[in-house]
Amino acid sequence: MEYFPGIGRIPYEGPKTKNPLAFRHYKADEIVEGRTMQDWLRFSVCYWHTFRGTGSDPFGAPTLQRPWDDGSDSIENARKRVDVAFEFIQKLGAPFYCFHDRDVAPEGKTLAESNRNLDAIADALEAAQQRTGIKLLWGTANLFSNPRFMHGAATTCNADVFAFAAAQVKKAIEVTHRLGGVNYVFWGGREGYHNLLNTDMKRELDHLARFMHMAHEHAKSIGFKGQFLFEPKPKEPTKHQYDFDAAACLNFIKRAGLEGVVKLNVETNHATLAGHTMMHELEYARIHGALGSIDANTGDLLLGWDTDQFPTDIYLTTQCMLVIMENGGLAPGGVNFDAKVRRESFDPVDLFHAHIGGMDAFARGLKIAAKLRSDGVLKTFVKNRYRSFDSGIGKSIEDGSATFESLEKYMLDKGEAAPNESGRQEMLENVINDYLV
Ligand code: XUL
Ligand code: CO
Repeated sequence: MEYFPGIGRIPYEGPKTKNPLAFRHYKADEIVEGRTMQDWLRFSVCYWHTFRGTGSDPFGAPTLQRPWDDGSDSIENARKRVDVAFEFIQKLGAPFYCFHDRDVAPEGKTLAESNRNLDAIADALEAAQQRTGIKLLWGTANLFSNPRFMHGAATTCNADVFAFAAAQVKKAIEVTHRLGGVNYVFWGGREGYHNLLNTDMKRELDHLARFMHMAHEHAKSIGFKGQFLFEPKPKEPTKHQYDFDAAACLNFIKRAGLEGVVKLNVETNHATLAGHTMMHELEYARIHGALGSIDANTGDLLLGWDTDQFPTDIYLTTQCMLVIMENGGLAPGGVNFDAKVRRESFDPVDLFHAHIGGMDAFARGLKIAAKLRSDGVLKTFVKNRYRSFDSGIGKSIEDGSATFESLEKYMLDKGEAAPNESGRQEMLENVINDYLV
């Protein structure tokens, strides 16, 4: 059975093509800075938006036409979705996918039934992976949709709910391991609070730390070698999420003694909700050795929520790729499209247009970033800007030999600081524009 009839494998046709179902820039085997595009970008399709999205919003019913889906929670329907997903991902030519446990298999009436459902669908996923060569970038557990998680999962006030969440994550890690997943993601869907008047913040944070340690212990015990990733998001669904931004996550990881165990999965729309740019969040993670993977999407700066749109802005993807290349790539992480088509884009073919656009935007970002790097444009400028720290008094500050006394003596002798130089922001912005076109 073919679910996307009339659409074949998406070809690379170059920038001049008029074919909307072709890549203009993403050519999987093209070498950029010594590595194929496929290896730099490691694209992943997400199961939840792409194969479970309905187009419903708080004001309206589902709009997306998915002729293969009977809308039921049956195992049969779930199995059919696996075939749909792998046909789509294969035609698109993305090497990876990722999922939440409850995206792929229906939740049962008991935990045991949910686990059985998940095992049944894992059989189908495993067979589809073998058939197509598509791999699992990461698995995760949905600890936010079911009403039992209303107060949170690892940060709930209800110990039974904590236990349920632990059992669910145990199973999700096992299934991720079975399917050869190379990462496991923790996004704290309701790990936060709406009001401090009813919240014991210290206890909640301590419980979250215990939870992650137990997950790590379990992963070790079953031989799961995938990278653990924490995904920052400041708000939504709770008013304040504990995994607010990269800095808050890294502080949590440090306080919990999980350094080296957990890296970050950085998402654009979450960065902007936190009042940061994506580049800021990526760079903050990178300099701490914690840039693990990204959820590639974009928000709408006129809206204050997580719109999860496909990334098409080349300025954005260039900034992302500058940091990712400086990081030496993302592997074992990748570029996962945590993005959804608008509810007005209801045809199945819109899923192709959306992903092709995102992949091309990142391929362009990659090529532009590579050129900026090989020409040394920003690096040379930035290095020169800090040159006063390369020798003399600056060097003594950086190597730890300076003291307040030595700096006071230096400045008393000198009388006034050396004059400042221009930051040349506008010139650099112009230079970037030269590379974009
Ligand atoms: C929610 C979000 C999640 C995580 C995985 O905003 O980004 O889909 O990526 O749980
Ligand atoms: Co995400």
